[in-house]
Amino acid sequence: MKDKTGGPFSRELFTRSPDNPILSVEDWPYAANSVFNAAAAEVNGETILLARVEDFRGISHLTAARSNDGISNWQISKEPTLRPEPKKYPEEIWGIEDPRITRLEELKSWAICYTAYSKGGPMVSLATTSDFKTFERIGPIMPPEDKDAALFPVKFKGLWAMLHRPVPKMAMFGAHIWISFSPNLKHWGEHREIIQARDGGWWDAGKIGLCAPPMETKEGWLILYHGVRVTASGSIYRLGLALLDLEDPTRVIRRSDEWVFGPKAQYEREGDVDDVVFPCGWIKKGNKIFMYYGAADSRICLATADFDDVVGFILKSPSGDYTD
Ligand code: BMA
Repeated sequence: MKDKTGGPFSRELFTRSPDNPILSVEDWPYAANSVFNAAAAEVNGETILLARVEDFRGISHLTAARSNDGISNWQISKEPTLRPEPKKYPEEIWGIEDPRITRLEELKSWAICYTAYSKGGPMVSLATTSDFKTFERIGPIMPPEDKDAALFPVKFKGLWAMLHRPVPKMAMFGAHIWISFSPNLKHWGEHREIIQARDGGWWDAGKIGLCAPPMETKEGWLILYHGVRVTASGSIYRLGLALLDLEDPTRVIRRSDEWVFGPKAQYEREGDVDDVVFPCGWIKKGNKIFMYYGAADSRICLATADFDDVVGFILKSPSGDYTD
């Protein structure tokens, strides 16, 4: 490893922005502990990030930042954009975290899945917005413990679909990515586990979770997920890719063996939680993918990749039926 400043590291598909970190608490218009794990959307040519902001109580809310090029000159809201409202929504008592945004063209609306940190543990909540200023809460849609959720932008056989990551009580069997379906965005069923954490020495053994929302490609739904490797000095959060069938997203058709991005730069290796890269949003701009990720639970960073390289990489990866 030659470069400790965030430059190119061999074999990674994504290239770190030289402007990293693109947003941190020093840029914020009000005092906060940290900004990280931002959702991303492109709205009328403008990039909107909905950042997770942790205050000095340890409780998170979401605040919008807007930029024309998605890299610089961020206009950050002077006040929180979506605050926890525990009086009305008790499941938000310990904050709202890690949003993922999906455009629902059919409803002319944006859906935001986020983690509501309830007294019973993290659960998946859903809100919609058309302007990123006012939000309509659909409310909690999965009981604890569940997080890392995002909707698909279209329906399958008349049903909305969502990926999420419940943690079973018998967690010795691992925490895996599930899919669920709903006729109305509020009531969810047909739950099925689709991508399993691997075992033993694998980088994604034991615990995985969805990162950015599924991205549509001609070849299938591109899935970006994190794998958590537990080591003697803490966990390492790294990223892998998978591909789901376009018509039937319960079918995993490809899955990368190797991680495609992991903490290497100093700003990813050191922070409130060391060795974490955690993207909650990615945007396709022309032939580039802009991946926005939280680095070490302390700042927001950007890495880009060539769309065709990413699709080419996943198509060359093994079929979804791996053997441990
Ligand atoms: C996960 C989530 C993320 C966080 C990561 C590393 O469980 O809570 O918000 O970035 O842990 O701390």
